Amino acid sequence: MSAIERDVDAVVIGAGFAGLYAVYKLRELGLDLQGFEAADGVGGTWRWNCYPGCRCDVASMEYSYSFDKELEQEWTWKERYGAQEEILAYLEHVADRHDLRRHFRFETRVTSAVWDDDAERWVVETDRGDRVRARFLIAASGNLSLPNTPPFPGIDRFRGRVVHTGTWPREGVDVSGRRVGVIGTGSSGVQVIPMLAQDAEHLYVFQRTPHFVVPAANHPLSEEYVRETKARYDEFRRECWQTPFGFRLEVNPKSALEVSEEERNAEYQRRWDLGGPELLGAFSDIMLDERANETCAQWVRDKIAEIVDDPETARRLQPTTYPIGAKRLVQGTGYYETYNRDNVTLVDLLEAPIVEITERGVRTEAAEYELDVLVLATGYDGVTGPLLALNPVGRDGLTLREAWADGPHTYLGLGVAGFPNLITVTGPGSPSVVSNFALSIEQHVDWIADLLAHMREHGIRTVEPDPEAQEAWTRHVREVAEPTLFTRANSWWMGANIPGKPRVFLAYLGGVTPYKERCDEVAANGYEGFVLTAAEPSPA
Ligand code: N01
Repeated sequence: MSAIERDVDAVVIGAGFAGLYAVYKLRELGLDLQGFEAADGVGGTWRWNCYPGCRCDVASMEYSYSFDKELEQEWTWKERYGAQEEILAYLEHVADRHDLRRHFRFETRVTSAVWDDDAERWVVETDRGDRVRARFLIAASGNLSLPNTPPFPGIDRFRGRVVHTGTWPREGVDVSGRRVGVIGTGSSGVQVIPMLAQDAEHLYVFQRTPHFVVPAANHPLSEEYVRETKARYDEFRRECWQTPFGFRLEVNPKSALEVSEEERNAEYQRRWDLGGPELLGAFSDIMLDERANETCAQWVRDKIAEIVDDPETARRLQPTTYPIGAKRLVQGTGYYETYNRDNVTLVDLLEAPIVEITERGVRTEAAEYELDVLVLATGYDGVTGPLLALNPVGRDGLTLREAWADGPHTYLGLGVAGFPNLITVTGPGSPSVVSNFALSIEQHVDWIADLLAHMREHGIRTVEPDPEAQEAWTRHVREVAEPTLFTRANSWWMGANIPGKPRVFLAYLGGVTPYKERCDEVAANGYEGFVLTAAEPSPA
């Protein structure tokens, strides 16, 4: 296909949950659109992450679009938590149903975006030689779409195969009878490890910081549950909005410190059995009070010791250096039980760090582990990574990397001062990665569509945050996070997984409903805090 040279109203980057809905909504406004997507099809993270065991940790009937009421009724989720294949099939269905693919150019990565101040257009270029001029640049490029591959010395000379969970080969990786190593024990590692252990001759898990893992307790959804939920889907969605993070979680109003040990432990056990995120809702102060948090953390450590046969392995799996919940609570299926298998070895990198990757495998300070396949479950340069990789150039040559040298500065996670008409869907400083993405994406895209309609109606050419409003919001995001325990771990939420990345909490913790109310209030007050440039009055 020859390179595209076009003038459009908006370029949309990404064909995942956000990009698909953005194209749907903006097309409704009659805008001329050009989408770009690096993958060979729609689905975003749910296309790339096709590693065995990949599954969402937000319940499927909540982690889905609400904008299409017929789709809500027609689509039937099979399990409590959607498997990667099922979520991808859903997004492909949405793309077909609404004829969204035709707006995208696939296998095409946006390589540069430069604001032309005279023409008031973004000039967008791709790795296929496309050059598109657009009034608006809608970054729906995802929060977990730039894999983090740590620069392990010697990785290029390894004679076996190296795969990252975030770019897993579609045809799969045959590990049967092979020696496999996995580096990383976050959400991706915890899901892939039990699956690989079933087939590998031997599995070595290279763990740096242990994560707290709770049972996902995934199960097929009963016909009755699906029927009842569909019958009251609007109310069900409202219940999601009434929670802090946009997924249904019953938060016990009691403090963990006000109840007896017996009551506390019974509550933890009940929530452990329910599975999913429930444990963190056991008491109201788990993420606010260190002592309350410690009761929960210790309860889980005891659970690990109960499940894992070898006491040394259990000890190594017990997190002790940060509060439970300060790194994303990981949901697993048979995770701790996997360490009771004869063909699984836990390698503690805190005791003996990785020195290098050799031709044969991984060498730590203590030993060399010979491998045929090395799996990197080492996560992502989250939230800001994809935007900074593109590094748009705004007004007066200002680059995003310059503007965000000490961490992201945004207004509501939707816009950045100095970057007119750049709109970020679930950008830093919005609930994004601590919320139910499906819900937050719809809220953002609906708001963006209203903004663009307002601009058209009032002849407004450009929109960008007022620097003062942006700083006040950025301060507010940090002030809300600071007193909580969310900031007390070296997590990717804090940018701590990427060397040199500024250490700030990247998402807004104030709750999805207060956040939405703020966005709606800003709109109702004529987009207060944004600078809107109206068309020049025509000469008298
Ligand atoms: O990535 P992570 P992830 N040497 O950053 C280790 C979502 N998600 O892909 O903790 C050795 O959490 C690192 O160790 P440490 C979800 O939001 C959701 O697992 O930094 N080890 C850690 O163990 C999730 O939070 C789902 O010490 C190194 C691991 O790699 C987010 O994506 C499924 C290392 C990375 O863990 C990211 O999860 C999957 C090094 N140099 C993902 N560098 C579900 O919905 C990193 N590590 C269930």
